[in-house]
Amino acid sequence: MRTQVGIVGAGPAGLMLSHLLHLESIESVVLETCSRKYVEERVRAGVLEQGTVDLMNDTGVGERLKREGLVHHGIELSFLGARHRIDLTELTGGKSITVYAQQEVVKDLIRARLAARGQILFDVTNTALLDITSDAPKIRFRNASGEEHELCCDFIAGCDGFHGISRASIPEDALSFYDRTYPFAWLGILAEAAPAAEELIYTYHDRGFALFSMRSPTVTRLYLQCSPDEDLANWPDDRIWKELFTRFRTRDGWTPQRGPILQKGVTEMRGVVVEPMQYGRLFLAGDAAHIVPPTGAKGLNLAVADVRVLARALADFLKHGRRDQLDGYSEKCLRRTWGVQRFSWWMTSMLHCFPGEAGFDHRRQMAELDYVTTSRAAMTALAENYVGLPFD
Ligand code: RFL
Ligand code: PHB
Repeated sequence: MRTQVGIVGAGPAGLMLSHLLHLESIESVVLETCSRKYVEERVRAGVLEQGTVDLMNDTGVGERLKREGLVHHGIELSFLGARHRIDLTELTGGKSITVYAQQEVVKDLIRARLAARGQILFDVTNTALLDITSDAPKIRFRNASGEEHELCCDFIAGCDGFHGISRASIPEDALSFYDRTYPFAWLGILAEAAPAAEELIYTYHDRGFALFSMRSPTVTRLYLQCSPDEDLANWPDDRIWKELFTRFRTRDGWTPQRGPILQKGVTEMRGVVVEPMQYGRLFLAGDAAHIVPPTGAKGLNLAVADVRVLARALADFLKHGRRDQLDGYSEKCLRRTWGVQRFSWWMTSMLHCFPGEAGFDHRRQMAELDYVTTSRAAMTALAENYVGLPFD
């Protein structure tokens, strides 16, 4: 088998890269360990930056997003029993975010690739990257029927997430690994209940952070700060609702709407960056190269930002023989990555309870929340990062 770009992983990064390359008339094959059903149902992110929405619209995969996506012009920060609105649109000169589930983005991209006769091989196993420092790298894999294949490529894109094999195929001494593990996690809940507010509510409470979000006019998404080794068995539905009502309680009496819990899971909170994002003819993109704690709602958007740069750089080389964009890929993406890492760290630090925190730190945190909800300059800094910093 032969293709121009072999893509490992059919998450948002791999699928969007394949789609963007197709628009540049560059061939690719996507290899994915999970089934199509599994990747189309995996519940993850929900917030799309303006730039991600624009890219989907501009490249012809935004039709359902336009119909079903919920456009939000603000978010709320809640602490000490009161809610404070940050008007994203007014503060950023017209930008917004859109709530549209990651698995819907994945479904739209898979459908577009298959409609254009793009190749996505699901259920592959034993993926291995070979000769990545040569001009003819290969991906060895076993297909769904158990047959061994070798995919010969000009380039390999490692879009296989944080636990994939691409990053692990690079010699350890060729990478620098930067890691910040936070001493808490998120318990994520999907509930069949109409969202009780129109905008997301990020809440600081002495018992821990809570986030109110949504997926559709009938499904609410909620998160509770919990301990990193939390056992889900300790969280029966009644305890979850009791804790949510306590943390969200404000003086105006707002509470989320209760409904059957459809799904729950624990998400670790970690920031990781590897440098550089390239080794030989292997380019890392998305979670394979970096993860951020979800408080800034950035992981999916950063993955899309990487492949937007990578698709252009690969096209410039494969179509015009120019390599300066490929050579600059890692530096360009790392600049955005660290900006996003900083913002996600700041949101996380401001809104969570740190175990063993001193009284000084707690009061400083309250002062930070007070400042960010009263100073226009501080609100603008939050808003411009939340909707997504401009490209280039
Ligand atoms: P993905 O989505 O993990 O996709 C990688 C794919 O590679 C496959 N794979 C392999 N395939 C072939 N061979 C191998 N050896 C393979 N190993 C793995 C995997 O099966 C998978 O299909 O990575 P990608 O494309 O880089 O996308 C990154 C995003 O998924 C991630 O950053 C976001 O979900 C993070 N995130 C959020 N991001 C946002 O932008 N906004 C949010 O609101 C947001 N909320 C979240 C989140 C992540 C969460 N969790 C569960 C981690 C909320 C949560 C709870
Ligand atoms: C979500 O809706 O899943 C979501 C929203 C905002 C975040 C993280 C996750 O910061």
